[in-house]
Amino acid sequence: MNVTEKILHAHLVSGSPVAGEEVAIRIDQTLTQDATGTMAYLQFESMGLDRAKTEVSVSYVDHNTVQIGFENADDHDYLQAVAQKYGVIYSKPGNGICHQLHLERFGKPGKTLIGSDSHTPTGGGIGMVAIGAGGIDVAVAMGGGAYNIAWPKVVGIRLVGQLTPGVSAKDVILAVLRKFGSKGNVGKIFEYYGPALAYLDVPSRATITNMGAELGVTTSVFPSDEVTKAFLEAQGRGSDWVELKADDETYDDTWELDLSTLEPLAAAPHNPGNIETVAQHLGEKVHQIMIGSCTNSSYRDIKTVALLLKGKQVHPDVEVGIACGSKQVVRMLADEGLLGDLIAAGCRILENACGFCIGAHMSPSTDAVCLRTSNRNFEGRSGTQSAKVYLVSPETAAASALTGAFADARQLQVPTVPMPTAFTIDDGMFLYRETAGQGVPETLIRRGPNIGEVPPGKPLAETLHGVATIKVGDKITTDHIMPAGARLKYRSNVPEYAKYVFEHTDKHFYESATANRNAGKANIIVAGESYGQGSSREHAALCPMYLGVRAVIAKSIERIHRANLINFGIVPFVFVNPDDYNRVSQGDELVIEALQSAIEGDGRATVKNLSNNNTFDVMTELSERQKTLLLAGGLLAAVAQGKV
Ligand code: MIC
Ligand code: SF4
Repeated sequence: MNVTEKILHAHLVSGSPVAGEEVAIRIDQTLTQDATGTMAYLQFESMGLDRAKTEVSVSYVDHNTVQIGFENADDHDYLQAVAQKYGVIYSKPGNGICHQLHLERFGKPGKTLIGSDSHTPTGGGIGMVAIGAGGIDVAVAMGGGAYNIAWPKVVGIRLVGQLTPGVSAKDVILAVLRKFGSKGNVGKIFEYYGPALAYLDVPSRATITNMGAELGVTTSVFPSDEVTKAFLEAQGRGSDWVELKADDETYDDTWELDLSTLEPLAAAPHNPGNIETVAQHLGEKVHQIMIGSCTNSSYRDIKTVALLLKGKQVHPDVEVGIACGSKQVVRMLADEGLLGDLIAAGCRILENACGFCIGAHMSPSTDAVCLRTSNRNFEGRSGTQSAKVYLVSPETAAASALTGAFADARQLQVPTVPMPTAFTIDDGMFLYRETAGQGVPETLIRRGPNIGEVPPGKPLAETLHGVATIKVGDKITTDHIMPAGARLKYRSNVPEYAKYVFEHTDKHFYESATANRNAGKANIIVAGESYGQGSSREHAALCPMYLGVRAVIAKSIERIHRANLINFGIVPFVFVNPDDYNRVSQGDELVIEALQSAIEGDGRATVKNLSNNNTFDVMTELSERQKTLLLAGGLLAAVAQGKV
């Protein structure tokens, strides 16, 4: 077996290991972050369970740390209390970004992890099967329930050769994205192997698995070898290491990448799959450079930047922000005097949190060209609709900071940062680490006015009378559906957050959807390819459900978002004939007859377009479990009705 098969077989609860078939797997660890976590714990509470039953569950606070107004702070209070009550480890705001912290302190080779964040696959860098999921799926896993995935096709990515100085792991994943694109990889797991692995340390591997999320794959996995062992030993966790390698490197498909041929790359606006070379842009002026995020904020990455900027000044016309991934990274850089070097060079030092990556602060100016080391450059995600964000490596970012323009780091003396033999270990901002899982202290859970209820779903009607409330094109991301940034603080308040659904795509969506709902009509979303790309935020399903959306009809729908739609009782249809997309216009009256029967049966239904007298066919492939959820009106409704 390969590494992926070994881990999945060891965790298989039910289903047959046939590519595409739904299987249930046992989950050893879970993580949540605050922006999706409040809903996950509200859902966990509503399931009536007394404690988390996993080996390790951690609640991180890293997204909403700006605290303008009481909302974020209320969320933190709630998350802390609920963690203590249910035996979950709580990571205080300021401790760092969930994926970086989880890799440093909790991830274990051979284990399964699901997290309510799409970049949970970062854990694949130390040989885990780590998958991004909706908050409600994480709540179920915390309760000891299995997680359902389609048994994957495993694609082997063979890495050979060695990277040249100035080219790094970010360029590797950008090259993988150039080859495979950001759509069409649903249902696959990418497994890395080959002689080059000996030269890729764990933080570099984690950069690759982290941004593997942008391929749309289920996850990405590295073996657990001597490199993994050295990392865990340096984290004081040598006993967590187990060796995990493929018995036989047999994959459903393979691709070989020679790292010695790579040059600095960039994902151009507005999609991580839009790969160009830095050389194509050399000398073009840049206004803002942001270094950090869960992709590139490790000790290795930020130290490399500090060494490149040491004793120099960033260009006067460029703004440079640095956000380290964790308290460990900041402390080590501070102790080595490197933080001082960054400050002296003119960088703005930001909190170790998601911050700029999700547009929570440091939005660039109008039309600005930005270089960012993060993983997503969707339109408007930075908080500025007109900004042009390019995703690059820390080396490219640092070299460009010096010139104020796109620059090739290979022109500089790029230092090699060896992995330390001992990281500074300071778990002071993890609460309940010792007591988690050992007991359930009785605490009063604090719920401020920002913490709302999870609205219940309604069973599916036999006939759906609806309206194509919105028609969108290809690659509509969850950032389009449910904007974050300035609106992020409403994550725990569904009625308020729902006002911003499709805010930048169609500013009348909320009004039209509410009017349709009040008139007893269902809202239907019509979309092109790859609908729901990007994040795991279940609010992109939950808030539309609240507004009365009952179906999406798209050319294709991305994995996590599709699962979220089903969890909230929204039918994820695809066009049988994609050309029928052209036969629906926004505002058309649509009727789906015998919908309930279609869901119970083979998932095929006919849509009558009353506005132009056309009919067209749609379909959805569902497992028995998914049928039950949709018929009941979503997972919580199915639990309430005793159906699951
Ligand atoms: C993201 O990078 O888009 C986020 C913000 O981390 C999301 C989670 C969220 O929307 O809260 C993700 O990746 O799942
Ligand atoms: Fe946070 Fe950005 Fe990573 Fe999402 S991608 S977890 S917002 S740092």
